[in-house]
Amino acid sequence: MFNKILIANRGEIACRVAATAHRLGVKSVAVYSEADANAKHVAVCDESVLIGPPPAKESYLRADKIIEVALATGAQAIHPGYGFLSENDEFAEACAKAGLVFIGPPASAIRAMGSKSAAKALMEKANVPLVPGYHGDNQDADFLREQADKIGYPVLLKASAGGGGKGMRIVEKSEDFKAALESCKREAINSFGDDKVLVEKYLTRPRHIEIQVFADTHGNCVYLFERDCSVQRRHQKVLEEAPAPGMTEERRRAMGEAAVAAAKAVGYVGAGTVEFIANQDGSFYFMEMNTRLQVEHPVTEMITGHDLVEWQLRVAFGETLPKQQDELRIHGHALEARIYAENPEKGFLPSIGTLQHMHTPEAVSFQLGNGVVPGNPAAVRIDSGVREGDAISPFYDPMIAKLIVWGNDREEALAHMSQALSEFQVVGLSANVAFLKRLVESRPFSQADLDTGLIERNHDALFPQAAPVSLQILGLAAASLLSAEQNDGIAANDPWANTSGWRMNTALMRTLEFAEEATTYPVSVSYRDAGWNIGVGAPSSVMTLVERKGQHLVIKVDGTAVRGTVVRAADVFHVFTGGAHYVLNYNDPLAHAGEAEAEGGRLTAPMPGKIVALLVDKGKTVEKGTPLLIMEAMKMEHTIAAPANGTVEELLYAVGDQVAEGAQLLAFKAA
Ligand code: MV4
Repeated sequence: MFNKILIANRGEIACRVAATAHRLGVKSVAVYSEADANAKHVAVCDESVLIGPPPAKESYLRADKIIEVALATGAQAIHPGYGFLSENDEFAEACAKAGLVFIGPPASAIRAMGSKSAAKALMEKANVPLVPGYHGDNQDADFLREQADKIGYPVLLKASAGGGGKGMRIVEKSEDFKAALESCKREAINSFGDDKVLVEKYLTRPRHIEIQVFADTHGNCVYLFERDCSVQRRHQKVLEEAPAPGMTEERRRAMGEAAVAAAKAVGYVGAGTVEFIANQDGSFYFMEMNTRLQVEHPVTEMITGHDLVEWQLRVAFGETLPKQQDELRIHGHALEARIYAENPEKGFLPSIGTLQHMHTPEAVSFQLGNGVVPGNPAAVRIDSGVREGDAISPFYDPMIAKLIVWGNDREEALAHMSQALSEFQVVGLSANVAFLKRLVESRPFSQADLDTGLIERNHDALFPQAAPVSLQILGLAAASLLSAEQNDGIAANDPWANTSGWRMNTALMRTLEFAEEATTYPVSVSYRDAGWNIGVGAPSSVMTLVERKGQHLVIKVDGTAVRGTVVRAADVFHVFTGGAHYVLNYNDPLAHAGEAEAEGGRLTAPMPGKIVALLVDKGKTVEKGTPLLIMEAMKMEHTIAAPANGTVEELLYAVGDQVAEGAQLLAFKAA
């Protein structure tokens, strides 16, 4: 085995590769950009080397620099992870030239799968099923239209050099063909510098089913079964699972053997994925091959019990495959959900900022490399490249974690996923956790009625109208606030020591104003001997604090116990209860009094968000209180006003920019 490898990546996949290297006693070298100096992947590797500024082009894509670091640190091989340089044939070649092992396929295999039409021609020869269509060299418009007429409409035009859904046009009828062809060719030349297109029969409700293959340098090649990745949004996978629901043994073997034939046709070595598009009746066609380890590889590890990174290292070192085809089995069912820093309610806009709070469900250890323990009731695995306190920066993919669960069958795996998502808490930026929970619990997904249009078709169910916030939820926020005041030594029980309420008979009455989105909830509280009377408007219910352990609270509202976690971030209370996350803005009457004078006003972003309007020009002299800019954060608009009479010296952001929490928004000079 290698003594030392370099990991040419960041985030969760760099951590994932490092974990297996460590388990096998292989030393790991991390490379990192200036933005990642304190990143988890740097912490988990044995050595680390800075390779450049934050933009990937100047760091993680610097092939020359990375090879230089590998040589300087004495690494024998480079693991490229996914993305970045992982499917760059020139990088694979440059590694070999430098005497380093590229932990991936030969450059020739990457190149062979790079062009859609060339790959289809190769696959045709290898008897891999293809979507009926034309992928030849004749690009004459009349000829292509004749081909389309022959295939039958609807047809799909695809840029031969394209990928990821770019450069595709659906054509419904012959009369529309010429215009669609011209537009497709225009996009293809602009995006890929090559206007060659192919024509295919258009499948209307396809599933994305992919086969994991593995080949060694001794001529062996196996398949590790399939993954269903049909649940996507704009060609980004959202949920993945293995095995594919509804798969029969015969079809599994047919797809597996077709995938192995595809890999053999290009002289493949290492981990690869052959993507198929499948009709609802199960008929399947080759789409493309991904010549790398994929994001969703853990679901395959969960059902086979094999560590695919270990296999990669062994194969790259020249060993034979650890298992033969007849030694491979499927155990149970695995699901993966990709937890992203993004806002589903705002068109999935990426959210950047600091992970002020991250609670993950307890990972139930799942031993890789020693086979699955059949019947393991609650396997939960979390692959993440970030920790609480880390930032999600605008430079890279905003993935927070991959949540992977295992069950004896799909139903059990779904229940574990639902539960695990209920326990996954993120504060500091928007995350898609609640959306994922609705998705896995939705009727079509739970019934495995899968196709690539599932999210779009179920938009209404996946984005329900927000229900009013209940008194139990408001009670958790209020109890957190009130008990913290008592702990902080504000003698809230002593009406004479408290300035924020007023006396009514012998009880102290005050109103806590919480708001969710545009709805304000004036929560009235009056103190009792042990607890409070509480209500929206009038105090109609009795609330007591049963227990408080840090951020975890148990309260009783009119005798009903309610438990939850309340995380306060400045004036925002995040209430996690019953598997849901409520974001309550607290309008603190005391906090803002005198604030402008005290801290020179809020010229920094109070939380991560987006600039929605600039209300003044640079150089403008303004009076105290003049609105300067509006930002949108935590689903609310915040107006930033001049803290004093003075001059706007510099505007530091433009409309539409994302800003991190605490970022200075403009330079202001008081008169
Ligand atoms: C198709 C198709 C329907 N019919 N080809 C999208 C990206 C590229 N990898 C292939 N894609 C598709 N090709 C034919 N002949 C539908 C898609 C497609 C899709 C495929 C897999 C996963 C998600 C998808 C989402 C939209 C469209």
